[in-house]
Amino acid sequence: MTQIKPPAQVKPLDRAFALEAVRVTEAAAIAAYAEIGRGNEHQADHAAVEAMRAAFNRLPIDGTVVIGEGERDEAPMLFIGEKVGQGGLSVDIALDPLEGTTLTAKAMANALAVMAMAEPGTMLNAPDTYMDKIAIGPGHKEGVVDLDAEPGDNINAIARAKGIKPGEVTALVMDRPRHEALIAKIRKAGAKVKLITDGDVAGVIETTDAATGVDIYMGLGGAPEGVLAAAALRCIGGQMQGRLVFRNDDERARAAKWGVTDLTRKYSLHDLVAGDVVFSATGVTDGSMLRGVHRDGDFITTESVVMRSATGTVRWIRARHRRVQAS
Ligand code: VTB
Repeated sequence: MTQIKPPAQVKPLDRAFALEAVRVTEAAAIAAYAEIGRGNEHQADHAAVEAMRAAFNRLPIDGTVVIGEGERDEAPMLFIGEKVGQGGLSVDIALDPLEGTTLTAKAMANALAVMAMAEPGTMLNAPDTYMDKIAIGPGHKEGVVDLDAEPGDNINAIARAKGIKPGEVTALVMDRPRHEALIAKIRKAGAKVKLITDGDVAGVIETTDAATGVDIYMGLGGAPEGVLAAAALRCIGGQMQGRLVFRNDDERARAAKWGVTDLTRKYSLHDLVAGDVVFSATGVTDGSMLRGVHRDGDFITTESVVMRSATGTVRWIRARHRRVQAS
Protein backbone atom coordinates (compact mmCIF):
# COMPACT_ATOMS: atom_id res chain seq x y z
CA MET A 1 0.00 0.00 0.00
CA THR A 2 1.22 3.53 -0.70
CA GLN A 3 2.65 5.35 2.31
CA ILE A 4 0.30 8.19 3.05
CA LYS A 5 0.35 8.41 6.84
CA PRO A 6 2.23 11.42 8.24
CA PRO A 7 5.23 10.75 10.44
CA ALA A 8 4.30 11.38 14.08
CA GLN A 9 6.47 14.44 14.67
CA VAL A 10 5.21 16.49 11.72
CA LYS A 11 4.13 20.04 12.60
CA PRO A 12 0.87 21.24 11.10
CA LEU A 13 1.34 23.62 8.21
CA ASP A 14 1.89 27.11 9.49
CA ARG A 15 -1.01 29.42 8.63
CA ALA A 16 1.40 31.97 7.16
CA PHE A 17 2.03 29.52 4.34
CA ALA A 18 -1.46 30.02 3.02
CA LEU A 19 -0.51 33.52 1.95
CA GLU A 20 2.97 32.53 0.81
CA ALA A 21 1.37 29.93 -1.43
CA VAL A 22 -0.47 32.60 -3.38
CA ARG A 23 2.75 34.24 -4.44
CA VAL A 24 3.83 31.00 -6.07
CA THR A 25 0.75 30.56 -8.26
CA GLU A 26 0.58 34.29 -8.99
CA ALA A 27 4.14 34.20 -10.32
CA ALA A 28 3.38 31.26 -12.61
CA ALA A 29 0.15 32.83 -13.89
CA ILE A 30 1.80 36.18 -14.62
CA ALA A 31 4.57 34.44 -16.56
CA ALA A 32 2.02 32.42 -18.55
CA TYR A 33 0.03 35.59 -19.31
CA ALA A 34 2.66 36.70 -21.80
CA GLU A 35 2.05 33.49 -23.73
CA ILE A 36 -1.77 33.57 -23.90
CA GLY A 37 -3.00 33.15 -27.45
CA ARG A 38 0.41 32.63 -29.03
CA GLY A 39 -0.23 29.04 -30.04
CA ASN A 40 2.90 27.80 -28.33
CA GLU A 41 2.02 25.37 -25.55
CA HIS A 42 5.59 24.46 -24.77
CA GLN A 43 6.67 28.06 -24.40
CA ALA A 44 3.68 28.86 -22.18
CA ASP A 45 4.40 25.91 -19.93
CA HIS A 46 8.09 26.70 -19.76
CA ALA A 47 7.45 30.30 -18.70
CA ALA A 48 5.08 29.20 -15.93
CA VAL A 49 7.41 26.46 -14.69
CA GLU A 50 10.42 28.77 -14.49
CA ALA A 51 8.49 31.45 -12.62
CA MET A 52 6.91 29.00 -10.21
CA ARG A 53 10.24 27.41 -9.42
CA ALA A 54 11.84 30.80 -8.72
CA ALA A 55 8.93 31.72 -6.43
CA PHE A 56 9.24 28.44 -4.51
CA ASN A 57 12.92 29.04 -4.05
CA ARG A 58 12.18 32.31 -2.24
CA LEU A 59 10.06 30.53 0.40
CA PRO A 60 11.34 29.43 3.83
CA ILE A 61 10.45 25.80 3.21
CA ASP A 62 12.20 22.50 2.79
CA GLY A 63 9.97 21.42 -0.06
CA THR A 64 9.94 18.20 -2.05
CA VAL A 65 8.06 18.04 -5.33
CA VAL A 66 5.98 14.85 -5.27
CA ILE A 67 3.71 15.72 -8.19
CA GLY A 68 5.50 17.83 -10.74
CA GLU A 69 6.47 18.28 -14.35
CA GLY A 70 7.58 14.68 -14.83
CA GLU A 71 10.44 12.41 -13.93
CA ARG A 72 13.92 13.79 -13.55
CA ASP A 73 15.12 12.62 -16.96
CA GLU A 74 12.16 14.19 -18.79
CA ALA A 75 11.67 17.47 -16.91
CA PRO A 76 14.53 19.88 -16.33
CA MET A 77 12.63 21.82 -13.66
CA LEU A 78 10.14 20.97 -10.94
CA PHE A 79 10.65 17.28 -11.60
CA ILE A 80 9.42 14.70 -9.10
CA GLY A 81 11.86 14.57 -6.20
CA GLU A 82 13.28 18.05 -6.79
CA LYS A 83 13.97 20.01 -3.61
CA VAL A 84 12.76 23.61 -3.52
CA GLY A 85 12.84 26.43 -0.99
CA GLN A 86 15.41 28.11 1.19
CA GLY A 87 15.08 25.59 4.02
CA GLY A 88 12.59 25.51 6.88
CA LEU A 89 9.26 23.77 7.23
CA SER A 90 9.21 20.36 5.54
CA VAL A 91 6.43 20.08 2.98
CA ASP A 92 5.50 17.88 0.06
CA ILE A 93 4.37 19.79 -3.01
CA ALA A 94 1.97 18.91 -5.82
CA LEU A 95 2.04 21.43 -8.62
CA ASP A 96 0.90 22.24 -12.10
CA PRO A 97 2.35 25.62 -13.09
CA LEU A 98 0.05 25.69 -16.08
CA GLU A 99 -3.04 23.47 -15.88
CA GLY A 100 -4.31 24.05 -19.40
CA THR A 101 -1.35 24.65 -21.71
CA THR A 102 -3.61 24.28 -24.75
CA LEU A 103 -6.22 26.57 -23.19
CA THR A 104 -3.50 29.18 -22.74
CA ALA A 105 -2.00 28.76 -26.20
CA LYS A 106 -5.48 29.17 -27.71
CA ALA A 107 -6.64 31.89 -25.26
CA MET A 108 -9.50 29.69 -24.08
CA ALA A 109 -11.20 29.81 -20.68
CA ASN A 110 -10.15 28.11 -17.46
CA ALA A 111 -6.34 27.85 -17.55
CA LEU A 112 -4.92 27.95 -14.02
CA ALA A 113 -1.64 27.92 -12.15
CA VAL A 114 -2.12 25.51 -9.23
CA MET A 115 -0.26 23.97 -6.36
CA ALA A 116 -0.80 22.23 -3.04
CA MET A 117 1.57 21.98 -0.09
CA ALA A 118 0.97 19.24 2.44
CA GLU A 119 2.57 17.55 5.38
CA PRO A 120 5.30 15.18 4.16
CA GLY A 121 4.11 11.76 3.09
CA THR A 122 0.42 12.64 3.03
CA MET A 123 -0.33 13.06 -0.70
CA LEU A 124 -0.67 10.14 -3.10
CA ASN A 125 2.45 10.17 -5.27
CA ALA A 126 0.33 9.78 -8.37
CA PRO A 127 2.12 8.64 -11.51
CA ASP A 128 1.39 10.42 -14.78
CA THR A 129 -1.42 8.08 -15.78
CA TYR A 130 -5.17 8.50 -15.98
CA MET A 131 -7.45 8.46 -13.00
CA ASP A 132 -11.11 7.55 -13.11
CA LYS A 133 -12.76 10.17 -10.91
CA ILE A 134 -16.10 11.04 -9.43
CA ALA A 135 -16.69 14.18 -7.39
CA ILE A 136 -19.55 16.13 -5.88
CA GLY A 137 -19.72 19.26 -3.76
CA PRO A 138 -20.15 19.53 0.01
CA GLY A 139 -23.24 19.02 2.14
CA HIS A 140 -24.20 15.44 1.25
CA LYS A 141 -24.16 12.18 3.16
CA GLU A 142 -20.84 10.37 2.70
CA GLY A 143 -21.03 7.74 -0.04
CA VAL A 144 -24.09 9.13 -1.81
CA VAL A 145 -22.34 8.52 -5.15
CA ASP A 146 -19.77 5.84 -5.87
CA LEU A 147 -17.12 5.36 -8.53
CA ASP A 148 -18.22 1.76 -9.01
CA ALA A 149 -21.93 2.47 -9.35
CA GLU A 150 -23.62 2.76 -12.75
CA PRO A 151 -23.51 6.36 -14.07
CA GLY A 152 -27.33 6.43 -14.18
CA ASP A 153 -27.51 5.39 -10.52
CA ASN A 154 -25.08 8.15 -9.57
CA ILE A 155 -27.17 10.71 -11.45
CA ASN A 156 -30.30 9.54 -9.65
CA ALA A 157 -28.47 9.58 -6.30
CA ILE A 158 -27.18 13.13 -6.62
CA ALA A 159 -30.59 14.28 -7.86
CA ARG A 160 -32.26 12.75 -4.78
CA ALA A 161 -29.61 14.23 -2.48
CA LYS A 162 -30.20 17.69 -3.96
CA GLY A 163 -33.96 17.34 -4.09
CA ILE A 164 -34.04 17.90 -7.87
CA LYS A 165 -35.05 15.79 -10.85
CA PRO A 166 -32.40 13.78 -12.76
CA GLY A 167 -33.22 16.03 -15.71
CA GLU A 168 -32.00 19.02 -13.72
CA VAL A 169 -28.61 17.46 -12.98
CA THR A 170 -25.54 18.63 -14.90
CA ALA A 171 -22.53 16.32 -15.08
CA LEU A 172 -19.15 17.67 -16.12
CA VAL A 173 -17.08 15.34 -18.31
CA MET A 174 -13.93 15.81 -20.39
CA ASP A 175 -14.73 15.87 -24.10
CA ARG A 176 -12.83 12.77 -25.18
CA PRO A 177 -13.70 9.75 -27.36
CA ARG A 178 -13.00 7.53 -24.33
CA HIS A 179 -16.09 9.00 -22.68
CA GLU A 180 -18.58 8.21 -25.43
CA ALA A 181 -20.30 5.42 -23.47
CA LEU A 182 -20.24 7.37 -20.20
CA ILE A 183 -21.82 10.45 -21.82
CA ALA A 184 -24.52 8.32 -23.43
CA LYS A 185 -25.37 6.72 -20.07
CA ILE A 186 -25.53 10.08 -18.30
CA ARG A 187 -27.87 11.47 -20.97
CA LYS A 188 -29.96 8.30 -20.90
CA ALA A 189 -30.50 8.95 -17.19
CA GLY A 190 -31.90 12.32 -18.25
CA ALA A 191 -29.04 14.52 -17.08
CA LYS A 192 -27.23 17.24 -18.99
CA VAL A 193 -23.56 16.94 -19.84
CA LYS A 194 -21.17 19.89 -19.79
CA LEU A 195 -18.08 19.02 -21.82
CA ILE A 196 -14.65 20.57 -21.25
CA THR A 197 -11.66 20.28 -23.55
CA ASP A 198 -9.02 20.52 -20.80
CA GLY A 199 -8.55 21.59 -17.21
CA ASP A 200 -10.24 19.05 -15.00
CA VAL A 201 -8.78 20.47 -11.76
CA ALA A 202 -11.11 23.43 -12.29
CA GLY A 203 -13.75 20.97 -13.49
CA VAL A 204 -13.79 19.02 -10.23
CA ILE A 205 -13.82 22.24 -8.22
CA GLU A 206 -16.87 23.46 -10.20
CA THR A 207 -18.96 20.84 -8.36
CA THR A 208 -18.42 22.76 -5.11
CA ASP A 209 -19.83 26.03 -6.43
CA ALA A 210 -23.58 26.26 -7.02
CA ALA A 211 -23.04 29.21 -9.38
CA THR A 212 -21.40 26.94 -11.97
CA GLY A 213 -24.50 24.75 -12.24
CA VAL A 214 -22.31 21.62 -12.18
CA ASP A 215 -23.59 18.89 -9.84
CA ILE A 216 -21.15 16.05 -10.46
CA TYR A 217 -17.80 15.38 -12.16
CA MET A 218 -17.35 12.00 -13.85
CA GLY A 219 -14.75 10.31 -16.03
CA LEU A 220 -11.05 9.88 -16.69
CA GLY A 221 -8.58 12.73 -16.36
CA GLY A 222 -4.96 12.97 -15.33
CA ALA A 223 -4.01 11.31 -12.03
CA PRO A 224 -1.77 14.20 -10.89
CA GLU A 225 -4.67 16.58 -11.58
CA GLY A 226 -6.81 14.25 -9.46
CA VAL A 227 -4.58 14.75 -6.44
CA LEU A 228 -4.55 18.53 -6.95
CA ALA A 229 -8.34 18.61 -7.16
CA ALA A 230 -8.55 16.41 -4.05
CA ALA A 231 -6.36 18.91 -2.18
CA ALA A 232 -8.88 21.64 -3.01
CA LEU A 233 -11.85 19.49 -1.99
CA ARG A 234 -10.16 18.62 1.32
CA CYS A 235 -10.32 22.36 2.05
CA ILE A 236 -13.70 23.38 0.59
CA GLY A 237 -15.50 20.14 1.35
CA GLY A 238 -17.10 17.75 -1.08
CA GLN A 239 -16.60 14.12 -1.95
CA MET A 240 -14.28 12.47 -4.42
CA GLN A 241 -13.10 8.98 -5.30
CA GLY A 242 -10.43 7.98 -7.80
CA ARG A 243 -8.80 4.90 -9.27
CA LEU A 244 -5.64 4.84 -11.37
CA VAL A 245 -6.16 3.66 -14.94
CA PHE A 246 -3.19 2.23 -16.82
CA ARG A 247 -2.79 1.95 -20.57
CA ASN A 248 0.28 -0.28 -20.55
CA ASP A 249 2.93 -2.03 -18.45
CA ASP A 250 5.21 0.98 -18.58
CA GLU A 251 2.57 3.02 -16.74
CA ARG A 252 2.09 0.20 -14.22
CA ALA A 253 5.85 0.16 -13.63
CA ARG A 254 5.83 3.93 -13.04
CA ALA A 255 3.11 3.54 -10.46
CA ALA A 256 5.07 0.81 -8.69
CA LYS A 257 8.12 3.07 -8.70
CA TRP A 258 6.17 5.73 -6.79
CA GLY A 259 5.08 3.20 -4.20
CA VAL A 260 1.66 2.16 -5.49
CA THR A 261 1.33 -1.55 -4.76
CA ASP A 262 -2.41 -2.05 -5.17
CA LEU A 263 -2.97 -0.95 -8.77
CA THR A 264 -6.75 -1.37 -8.58
CA ARG A 265 -7.32 0.51 -5.35
CA LYS A 266 -10.25 2.88 -5.08
CA TYR A 267 -8.94 6.00 -3.33
CA SER A 268 -11.15 8.12 -1.15
CA LEU A 269 -10.61 11.85 -0.80
CA HIS A 270 -8.59 11.24 2.37
CA ASP A 271 -6.52 8.55 0.66
CA LEU A 272 -5.57 11.04 -2.06
CA VAL A 273 -4.61 13.77 0.41
CA ALA A 274 -4.44 12.53 3.99
CA GLY A 275 -2.83 15.39 5.90
CA ASP A 276 -3.12 19.07 6.49
CA VAL A 277 -2.94 20.83 3.11
CA VAL A 278 -2.85 24.32 1.61
CA PHE A 279 -4.16 24.74 -1.96
CA SER A 280 -3.63 27.77 -4.15
CA ALA A 281 -4.76 28.57 -7.68
CA THR A 282 -4.39 31.71 -9.79
CA GLY A 283 -6.38 32.24 -12.97
CA VAL A 284 -4.37 32.51 -16.18
CA THR A 285 -7.28 32.94 -18.59
CA ASP A 286 -10.75 33.97 -17.38
CA GLY A 287 -12.62 30.99 -15.99
CA SER A 288 -15.52 29.62 -14.01
CA MET A 289 -13.76 30.06 -10.71
CA LEU A 290 -11.24 32.83 -11.27
CA ARG A 291 -10.65 35.80 -13.51
CA GLY A 292 -7.46 35.48 -15.52
CA VAL A 293 -4.43 37.75 -15.61
CA HIS A 294 -5.08 41.17 -17.13
CA ARG A 295 -3.14 44.31 -17.90
CA ASP A 296 -4.37 47.52 -16.32
CA GLY A 297 -2.16 50.43 -17.32
CA ASP A 298 1.14 50.03 -15.53
CA PHE A 299 -0.18 47.09 -13.55
CA ILE A 300 -0.96 43.44 -13.96
CA THR A 301 -3.98 42.13 -12.07
CA THR A 302 -4.43 38.59 -10.78
CA GLU A 303 -7.18 36.71 -9.04
CA SER A 304 -6.38 33.73 -6.83
CA VAL A 305 -8.02 31.42 -4.38
CA VAL A 306 -6.16 29.96 -1.44
CA MET A 307 -7.53 27.43 1.01
CA ARG A 308 -6.44 25.55 4.12
CA SER A 309 -7.81 22.20 5.14
CA ALA A 310 -7.07 22.81 8.84
CA THR A 311 -9.70 25.53 9.10
CA GLY A 312 -11.57 25.24 5.80
CA THR A 313 -10.96 28.94 5.18
CA VAL A 314 -11.20 29.91 1.51
CA ARG A 315 -9.77 33.29 0.52
CA TRP A 316 -10.10 35.00 -2.81
CA ILE A 317 -7.20 37.33 -3.41
CA ARG A 318 -7.29 40.00 -6.08
CA ALA A 319 -3.89 41.55 -6.52
CA ARG A 320 -2.40 44.38 -8.51
CA HIS A 321 1.25 43.98 -9.39
CA ARG A 322 3.63 46.57 -10.75
CA ARG A 323 4.72 45.48 -14.17
CA VAL A 324 8.36 45.68 -13.14
CA GLN A 325 8.61 44.01 -9.77
CA ALA A 326 11.19 43.86 -7.04
CA SER A 327 11.58 40.26 -5.87
C1 VTB B 1 -6.75 16.44 -17.81
C2 VTB B 1 -6.72 17.94 -17.82
C3 VTB B 1 -5.50 18.55 -18.44
O1 VTB B 1 -5.04 16.48 -19.54
O2 VTB B 1 -6.33 15.86 -16.65
C4 VTB B 1 -6.21 15.83 -19.10
O3 VTB B 1 -6.90 18.46 -16.53
C5 VTB B 1 -6.10 14.34 -19.14
O4 VTB B 1 -5.44 13.83 -20.27
O5 VTB B 1 -5.68 19.95 -18.60
P1 VTB B 1 -5.98 13.77 -21.80
O6 VTB B 1 -5.71 15.13 -22.40
O7 VTB B 1 -5.18 12.69 -22.44
O8 VTB B 1 -7.43 13.50 -21.77
C6 VTB B 1 -5.19 17.87 -19.77
O9 VTB B 1 -6.27 18.08 -20.67
C7 VTB B 1 -3.93 18.44 -20.41
O10 VTB B 1 -2.84 18.29 -19.58
